[in-house]
Amino acid sequence: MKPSQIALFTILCVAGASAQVHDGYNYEESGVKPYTMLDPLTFTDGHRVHNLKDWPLRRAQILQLFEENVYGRTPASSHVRLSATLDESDASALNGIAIRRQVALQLPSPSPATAAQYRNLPRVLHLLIYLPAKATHPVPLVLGLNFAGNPSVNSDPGILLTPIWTRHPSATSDAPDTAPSYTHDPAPASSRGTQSSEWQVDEILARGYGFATIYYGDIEPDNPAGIASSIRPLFFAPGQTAPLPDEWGAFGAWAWGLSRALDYFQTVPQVDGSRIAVTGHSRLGKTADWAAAQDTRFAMILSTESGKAGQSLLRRSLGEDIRHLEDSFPYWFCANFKQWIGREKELPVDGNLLLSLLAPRPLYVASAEGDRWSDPRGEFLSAADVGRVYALFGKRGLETTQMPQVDHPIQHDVAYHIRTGKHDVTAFDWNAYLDFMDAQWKRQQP
Ligand code: GTR
Repeated sequence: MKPSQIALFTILCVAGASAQVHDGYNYEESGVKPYTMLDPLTFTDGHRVHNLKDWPLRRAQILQLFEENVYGRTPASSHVRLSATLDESDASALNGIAIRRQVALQLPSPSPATAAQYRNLPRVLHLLIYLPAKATHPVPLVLGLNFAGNPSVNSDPGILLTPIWTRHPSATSDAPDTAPSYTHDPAPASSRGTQSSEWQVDEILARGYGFATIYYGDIEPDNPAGIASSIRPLFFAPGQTAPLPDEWGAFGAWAWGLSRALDYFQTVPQVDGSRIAVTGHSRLGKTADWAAAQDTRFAMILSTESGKAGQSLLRRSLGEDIRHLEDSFPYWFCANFKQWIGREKELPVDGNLLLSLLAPRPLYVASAEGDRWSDPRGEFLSAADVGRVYALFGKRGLETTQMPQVDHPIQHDVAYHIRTGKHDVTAFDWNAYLDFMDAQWKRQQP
């Protein structure tokens, strides 16, 4: 492999293979220690949510508990609209089926003090957009962050080779106290289409939907020193040099990037800004969930194998735990999260409460049979439980406590499947998501 290919291979490994089964953890149902699920419909002081009128207060409480204990608060000063400039467009892309646009979302400048402390802060987010060429009405759109740079999502030679962060091939350590060796160079041409099966762009367009993506490293590189090249310092208060213990980690930053793209889509006449679905896989599934929890403008959530500290249940002692998350990825969370290491059952939130923040919007939770690290049964139990919150709105949850057979989706207003195979996003997942979108948004199959 050429050095550029090795670098790309390395980041793909970081993003994908890291979620395989790890030794020394429980993967047996019989090894799950007794636990009690939290109740989204009971306030922390024990009083109950009786009806829809009570829900906004409980929802606010759950959101605040996630901010304080898990993901951190997104500073109010970061609620800015980014100006957009068109870098490139093609009205006849992908053999004529799509309009392609590549837009630079301009980030605000840091204060002089922050610029002196962090010399490598990002300036733009590169947004890649495809719209169905034949659309006659504003189209609903699927938005998600990608792991490996915009050119990876499709082999379209028109996608700009914008710079991406890749781990230097010689880098051996990600330990927080050593500056990891990452390079920020144009994505190699060899990265084109390397994640196209994870994105199924042509299929999304064929069903009449738009598609948009940003490389997550544009917002914050996914490594312990990533804050030095993150959008987070752009919003430091005067005199601030680091996030406070209850302020956002990388998940908050990535979620913020999704909301800024959503701001932009609300100004694009060809896009139906009221029907933007947010999607993501694994750590970017957790990101999609957190983005939609905070930003209720996201009209649908399609989250693939988001696992622990996402849709799965931390309370279930199966697969990943908080110690692993904190040892490997402390920068994903607010600093307060580490106080819950080994205390999963005391944490005042969990996956089912995260899902409750998404109600009543159409929600798809997807698991994979081989993804034991994420605890698929935990993902199912969260999805099944949140039906009680959806019912407050007259919406249909999964309406079962039995996990469906592998490859047999249940699709109501909450949807769930567990498919054959490993931790990944596949054509099966996308077909199921697109069927769900068609059903929810009452679109005719072409
Ligand atoms: C793993 C991490 C998981 C999951 C995964 C991924 O290493 O432990 O929580 O997010 O990474 O993003 O693939």
